[in-house]
Amino acid sequence: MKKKISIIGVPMDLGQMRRGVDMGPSAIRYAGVVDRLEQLGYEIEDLGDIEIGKPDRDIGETVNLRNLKAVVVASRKLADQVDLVVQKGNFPLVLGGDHSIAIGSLAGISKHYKDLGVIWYDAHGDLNSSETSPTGNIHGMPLAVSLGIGHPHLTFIGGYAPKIKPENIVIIGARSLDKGEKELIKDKGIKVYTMHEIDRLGMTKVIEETIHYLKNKTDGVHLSLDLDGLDPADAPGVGTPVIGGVSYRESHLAMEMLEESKIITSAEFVEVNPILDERNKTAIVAVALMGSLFGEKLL
Ligand code: HAR
Ligand code: MN
Ligand code: MN
Ligand code: MN
Repeated sequence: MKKKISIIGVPMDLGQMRRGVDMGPSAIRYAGVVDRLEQLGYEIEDLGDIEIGKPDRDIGETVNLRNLKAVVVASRKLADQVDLVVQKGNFPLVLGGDHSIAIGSLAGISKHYKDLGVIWYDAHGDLNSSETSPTGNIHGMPLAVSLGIGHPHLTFIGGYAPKIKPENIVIIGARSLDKGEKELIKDKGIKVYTMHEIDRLGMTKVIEETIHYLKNKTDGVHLSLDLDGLDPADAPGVGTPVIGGVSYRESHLAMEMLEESKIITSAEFVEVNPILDERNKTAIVAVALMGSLFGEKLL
């Protein structure tokens, strides 16, 4: 029997400065995610959207952590929802919203696993803290937060830290890393396939190695897919596009190989911004990738 999928929308735009990414979950639903997955034989439960508060008015102690309070409140709600989904044995599929939502996703998921693996498919490392961030945008911080690095209001969401171990992470698609992020990657020995390795090895090898790297040491793997990991030609509707990214075809192949490996136990698709998009293309790409991740075949 196929697993039930629970969809949670997170219309979060407080982790960065461009409006519109709060409409990501609507755009992805409009692109047909529920029908697409139902056609693959899954039972889909759409839990609707998490409620997101207002931007923080008082920055005070939260310098270089824009909207810290509102992000913390939303992350707690998301963590609770995701926790319930995993408890009842369903597959959590989280739709963003900016990437700060991964803080809540991982807080809800990781307490069910002793060694949760994470595949971070992204142009960015999202490994900043308030000390290293050039922007103060929390969407540039969720992977660091999940490692227990950052403001305790973020790292202790769910009541414990860290959520994941550095050796259980694989970053794929990186091409825009800040100085502090590069230092952290070296310091913690985090596995990263930058665009350089993807060019040299090809996506097939990158995903084969990723599966091999994670398979025996993890008891579940969360896929956190930032649409800006893809090239802006294929996914233009994102707030922080970086040229020279992974193609749609390579990404589709990656999803198919992950599906065949059966290692993925939860997923999120983030940073879809329909205001910056071309006729909902990025949401359509996101849904096509979800199709591949859940076993769609051409024949
Ligand atoms: N590294 C930069 C920062 O911290 C840019 C982060 C851009 N973020 C995302 N997440 N879209 O991947 O602000
Ligand atoms: Mn990201
Ligand atoms: Mn990114
Ligand atoms: Mn294919």
